[in-house]
Amino acid sequence: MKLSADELNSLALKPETLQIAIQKVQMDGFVLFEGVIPRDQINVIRTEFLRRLEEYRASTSSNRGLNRYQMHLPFEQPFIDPRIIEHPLAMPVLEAILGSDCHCYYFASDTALPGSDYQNTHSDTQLLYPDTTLSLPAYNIVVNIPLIDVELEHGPVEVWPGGTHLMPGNLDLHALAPHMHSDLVTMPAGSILIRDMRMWHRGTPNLSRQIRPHLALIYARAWYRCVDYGAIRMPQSTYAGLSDRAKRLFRFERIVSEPNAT
Ligand SMILES: O=C(O)CCC(=O)C(=O)O
Repeated sequence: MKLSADELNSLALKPETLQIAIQKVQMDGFVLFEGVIPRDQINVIRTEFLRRLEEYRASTSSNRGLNRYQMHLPFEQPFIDPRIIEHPLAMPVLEAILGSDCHCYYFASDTALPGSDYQNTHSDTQLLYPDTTLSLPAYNIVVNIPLIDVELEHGPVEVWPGGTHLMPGNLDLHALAPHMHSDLVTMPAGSILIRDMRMWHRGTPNLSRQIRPHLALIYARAWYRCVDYGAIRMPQSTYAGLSDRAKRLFRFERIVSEPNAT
């Protein structure tokens, strides 16, 4: 969705835009707000991100398929700016879907390097009741923020809208996906992609010479706990400096005396 100049300047969605955004996540499995985070802010984040990624790549091999990296982010600036962790245009959508007591438990990134390949089509989460044909409301939402302009050659994420987030667990995703409609999500740097974590998707080949990073945050209903990743760790002083809403969002994470303390 392209937001109006008014909405971008005031950082507030019109009530009718909010309703459409909520319903797009509920019906399509995702909504995209194009280019809402200022470029100068994204440039600062990208520079620091690429420095961290280089260190990370020196210590580990591709962990999400060929030339593709998942990397957790340190809970520090420039990554923890309010316009990343609690963006005023994204929060009303997240809160309407997940509840105002939702929380954030995942603070990371997905990067397609030049030469990355197709991933298998997948959903990022287990269904709560895979043995039934129940379609439940969303309980996990991923927010992706691209740090470059993502065009077709940069390996955009491919998504299967139109209800794959509501499908029961007894379907053969790999057999079905090639016969279903999918979209390649091209988007300007600083866009916000809000997607139901169950929606089918995959990474596609990055044919360019540019590294394509997406920040990836996951927000969940208050009762949901994920055991797959450790808690996000943050020093007491960092936590103390967060807004009241950010404190609430990260309330289940881990406060440590020093970033590297156990
Ligand atoms: O970054 C992408 O394009 C998709 C990554 C992804 O879906 C994954 O690694 O699970």
